[in-house]
Amino acid sequence: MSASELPLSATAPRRQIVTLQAHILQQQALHPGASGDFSWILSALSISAKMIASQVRRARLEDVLGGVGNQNVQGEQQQKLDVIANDILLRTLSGREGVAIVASEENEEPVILRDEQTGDRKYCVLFDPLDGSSNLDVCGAVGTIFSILRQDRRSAKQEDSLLQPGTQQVAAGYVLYGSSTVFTLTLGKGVDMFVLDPSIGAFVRVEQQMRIPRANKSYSLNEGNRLTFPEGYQKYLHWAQENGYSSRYAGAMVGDVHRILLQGGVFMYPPTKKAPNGKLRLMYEANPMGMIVEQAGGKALAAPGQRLLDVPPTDIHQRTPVIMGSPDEVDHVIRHLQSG
Ligand code: P6P
Repeated sequence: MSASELPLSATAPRRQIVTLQAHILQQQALHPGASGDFSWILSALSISAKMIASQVRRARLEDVLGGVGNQNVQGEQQQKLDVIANDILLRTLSGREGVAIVASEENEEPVILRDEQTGDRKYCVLFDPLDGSSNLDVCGAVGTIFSILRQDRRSAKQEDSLLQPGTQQVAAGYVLYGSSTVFTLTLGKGVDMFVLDPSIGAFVRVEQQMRIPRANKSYSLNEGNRLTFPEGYQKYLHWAQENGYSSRYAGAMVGDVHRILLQGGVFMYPPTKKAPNGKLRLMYEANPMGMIVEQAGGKALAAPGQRLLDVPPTDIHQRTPVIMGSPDEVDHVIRHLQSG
């Protein structure tokens, strides 16, 4: 009788089946005094991900592709699904007791869900509801990125509570709507990955305490902007191409960083002529993705010597250059930036 024919009990223990919901409750149990507010917020993000995944996968069938005909606060063409995804997240999070403030790429101003009189609202949730949405029309990678901060009650204005550096994030993660729907989460003690099993409607854990590969000869950036990159980036690209590096770019940060988290490499969005401070938003793109990468053993910088998570925010929509990925690969980029 081969091992595969043996009853489960007689073979090496198979991977436990742990859903995202079970993982959330396991983590809550580690904090006996926890009210459950934080768990309910994560649960809202999980249900939002399932609802958005369903919309994304049916977009062409239900004719909800394309733009709505106006620009968002970022000056970018707003896609119909940007609005739908944003609405789903606002409606699920607004029903959670622990959420005081929500900030979205799609909303110019934060949404204050509770005022001072309604008790101890503890958390701020920031998100990009559908990162890379311009990929939707061509069935490319799109994702949701989220960041959770504790409300800083010392702030004179509630919305100032959002302006905390990335090191203050209590949780961060992303959902990738790709060939499968992947939910990747860090609560500050490592990175866990879950895949949606549509047959049961649950996210099932597939990776625990992920570690990003130390190195991989692969870089990810939009080379169409090469001539407007600062010289150090151009020197890096020349070195990388002389040393057999491959180039991979999905046009959606979630897709590119997910690949690098699994296979290694480096993702960059340098300053360009059109975006002198970089294109990516610090609070709900760079910081959450940077926390995930750091928690997996990688590096996330805005510039040489400037850790992303230490960048002091002054505006919830501010932009930043981004260099993140395998530690050795980030070091190669920084070495060329420092060589001037
Ligand atoms: P470009 C998507 O619009 C996004 O915000 C990121 O997800 C992505 O990495 C970047 O912009 C792509 O920008 O200028 O290369 O199209």
